Amino acid sequence: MTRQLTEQDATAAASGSAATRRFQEKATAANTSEERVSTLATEVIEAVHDVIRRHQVTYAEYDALKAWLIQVGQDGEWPLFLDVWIEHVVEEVANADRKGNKGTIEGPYYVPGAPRLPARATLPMRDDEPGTPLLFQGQVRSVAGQPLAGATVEIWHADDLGYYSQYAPGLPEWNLRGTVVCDAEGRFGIDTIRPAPYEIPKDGACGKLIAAAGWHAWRPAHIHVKVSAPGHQLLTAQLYFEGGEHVEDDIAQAVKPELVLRPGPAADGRGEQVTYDFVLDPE
Ligand code: MBD
Ligand code: FE
Repeated sequence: MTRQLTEQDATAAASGSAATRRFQEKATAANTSEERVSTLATEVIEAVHDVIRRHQVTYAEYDALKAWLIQVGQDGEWPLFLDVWIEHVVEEVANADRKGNKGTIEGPYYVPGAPRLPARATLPMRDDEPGTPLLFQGQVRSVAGQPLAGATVEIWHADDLGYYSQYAPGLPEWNLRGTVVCDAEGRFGIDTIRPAPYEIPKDGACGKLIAAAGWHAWRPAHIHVKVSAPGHQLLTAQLYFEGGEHVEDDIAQAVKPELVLRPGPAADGRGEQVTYDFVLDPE
């Protein structure tokens, strides 16, 4: 008999191809003019030419690059590669003018349509879900300070071993994922567990680059959110934990000081709790 797979049997190629399939389900249409496409593509290509000249890149290195790019696609790791090394600058440009909450990158593991939960809820989790209990509570408001009734907080995060449901085997479909509908005062309170830091898979193309360059592969522990309310801009963010490993050297460069939580002991004596309010910009 073959052994039941567990989350620790996750492979780069399996999580990569799941992320690729998920991304392909998303409608994408940039409406970019021919002139702008030409400008952007020309400048990216010329930036590569410039690196080759400045560093006297050899044919062996060019072939290694070609083989690596092919492997990124074969492993389905384009979402992972782009979201780890590129997305933070796109987010910086997109959200530079926000007056409300700082956002940060979405990353490759968001799944739309997580179960809807009431304002005071427990995230879907296993009966014996490992990890420190965490009550994450707060309020969603406008930049004018108005509580936003009916706001929703979509939340997703890794478990105590650093794996995401739907991207590692053996986890319930919606484990540690939910869509919390806030109350009439825009408040929410979510019982979950503290996630572990996330390590980029070592057995795929991205891991190969990290090893070849002598980098580390870690993101700090984080909770992803998408916060929305009628008439307001969607906020995509992540929350980190003060003093957590790799908060200061996130490989994805997605930490901002405004997004760091400072949990204290839980009022009920079980684990930790933290209050964090979201402020949404008008549309
Ligand atoms: C993650 O969990 C993540 O949030 C990002 C941005 C990249 C890789 C894994
Ligand atoms: Fe993540």
